[in-house]
Parts: sequence; structure tokens; C-alpha cells
Amino acid sequence: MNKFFSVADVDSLDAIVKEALALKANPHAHEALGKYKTLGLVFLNPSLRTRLSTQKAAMNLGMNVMVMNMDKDGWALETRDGVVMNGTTVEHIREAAAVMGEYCDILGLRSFPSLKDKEADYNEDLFNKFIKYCGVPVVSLESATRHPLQSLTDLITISEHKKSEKPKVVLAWAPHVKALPQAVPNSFAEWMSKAQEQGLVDFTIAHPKGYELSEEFTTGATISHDLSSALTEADFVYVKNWSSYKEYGQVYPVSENWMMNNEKLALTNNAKVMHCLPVRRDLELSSEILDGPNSLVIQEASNRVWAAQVVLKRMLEDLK
Ligand code: AN0
Ligand code: CP
Repeated sequence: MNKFFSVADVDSLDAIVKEALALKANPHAHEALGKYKTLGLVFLNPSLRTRLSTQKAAMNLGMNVMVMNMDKDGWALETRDGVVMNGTTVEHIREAAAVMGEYCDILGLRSFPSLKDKEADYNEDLFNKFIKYCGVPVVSLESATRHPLQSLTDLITISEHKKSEKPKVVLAWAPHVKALPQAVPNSFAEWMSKAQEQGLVDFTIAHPKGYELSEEFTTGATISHDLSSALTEADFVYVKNWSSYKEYGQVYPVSENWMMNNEKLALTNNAKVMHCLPVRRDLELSSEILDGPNSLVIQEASNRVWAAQVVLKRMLEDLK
């Protein structure tokens, strides 16, 4: 593996989940694999889980890790080509990425969307330039349109906690006060659609009208605008806010109450409730659920280590 950007970079979902769970059972089994290899983690945006779990995964594999908070500690980055850099940007991504590629065997990049320029965001301009100019394998730590380490984690967590062969999984939109990216729900939908194709889950997406995701991510999913009916018989409810794709980056007022709480949980098959975190309590998801027996959010965050570790292991195995 020399790129981990989307579900297309993985052939068998079943095999990668099994490999991740084997690492969970035996975290240090491959600690010689990463000796003298360096992972560089580059953040253009904040992070708690991705930052720490990926470092932990790399350390379990014996790697050295360097972290660059580009947004705070780096030079202001120019990503456009053909511009005279006489404004506020100091360094071009062509040089910055190439230099980081000289210091590292594998790089990770977090780059949120602008939520202003839909075309640039959905073409993944920045991420693709980083891949092109750094010259080493790249792991997405969440790009403009996807968060594959999160989605792999979510699949691992569902596999561990499912009580039936083919659980019903519902991605449920939730309220928020800010415009958030579509990356987490796009990615979750992309991975769950593939899991559904492989007979592993039954997948539904529930959101208010106006919050449709780009169809490239939702093929095969059942889509509902009625949360209560979508929740019927759900085994897993994956709660997440996102801003509009159609009216790009906009937040529409929604009159019904879409916050997941115990009353809505009662409609489900005693569902486990998931969220990628960070979560705003009592806005997206009720405290009673977060503090109760149905929440999987901490187990889910814990599994981030094994998702990162299986990806880094596969990349290390393929390094020339
Ligand atoms: C980000 C998002 O929704 O993409 C990161 C989630 C992992 N969340 C926030 O900005 C709150
Ligand atoms: N879920 C997730 O990616 O969290 P961070 O933004 O804290 O890394």
C-alpha cells in the first residue's frame, strides 16, 4: 500500500478488519518492522485522536515519529500554481512537501475543506498536490472529502460489537452550530456502502432535506428524511453533523429535533451509538446516551490505534 485515501485503497474489508484485530490482540508483534523508519504527521487543522492514535500505532511498529503543526508552526503555505507570491503566503507546497518527503519514509496529512470552493475541495487539490510533491507514501488524516482512518475504525468497531450477521447501520445527521465538513459522513457512507455490497451490513442514511451527500458516496444506501422510521430496528446509530453539499457549506435551519436521545434510542433494536468525536454534548448527542450503556464512542476512539497500525504496517511492508 502506498496511499491510504479512500476505501478504494483496500481490496478486502474483511481481511483488513481481521488484520487490525490481530494487531489489537498483539500490538508489539511487528515492532522490528518500523525500525529506522520515520513517520511525519502534518496537520493543517486541529486534532486529538488522529494525532495521538497514529503516533501510538507508529510507536507500536517501532517507527520514529515527527509531528508538524503546519497551521501554527509552519510557514504560511501557498497551494495555487502560477501566482506571484507577493502576499501573505511564504512557502509553496511544491517545496514544503518535497522537503518533508526528504525527512520521512511515510507522511500523514490532515487538510480540511475550505467549504467555500466546492470544486477545489471535491477535486482534493491540496491533498493531490501534497502526494505529488512529497514523493513518499501518504496516509490521509482526514482530507477535504474523506476520513478513511475513521471509517476503517468504525468498520472494526461494528465488526467487534455486532450481534447479528448483517446488522442495520444508520448514519444519522445531527444538529450543530458550525458548518462542518462532509468528510466523515462521505467516508462512512463510502465504507458502509462497500460493506453492504459485501453482505456485511444493511445501511441507511437519515438527514433533513437539503443535507444530501454527494451521490458518489451513497450508492446503494437507503436514504430517509424521517429519523424515527430510519431508526426502527437499527443495531448501530452513527451520529454526525455535516453542512450542505448542494448549497455548499451552508447550514439550513431544521425545525424538527434531530438530536439523538433516549427517546429516539427506544425506537431502535437497543442500538449501539457511535460518533467519531469531538462531540458537542446535548447539541448533537444527549449526555444520557454518552454516559449510558449504549455509547461506543470511547471504544471507537480506542480502535483508532489499530486502524492506523494496520495501514502503517501495510505501507512499511511495501516500502522499497
Ligand atoms: C471535524 C469534522 O467534522 O470533519 C473533525 C471530525 C473528526 N469536526 C469538527 O470540526 C468539530
Ligand atoms: N475523530 C477524529 O478524527 O478526531 P480528531 O479530530 O481529534 O483527530
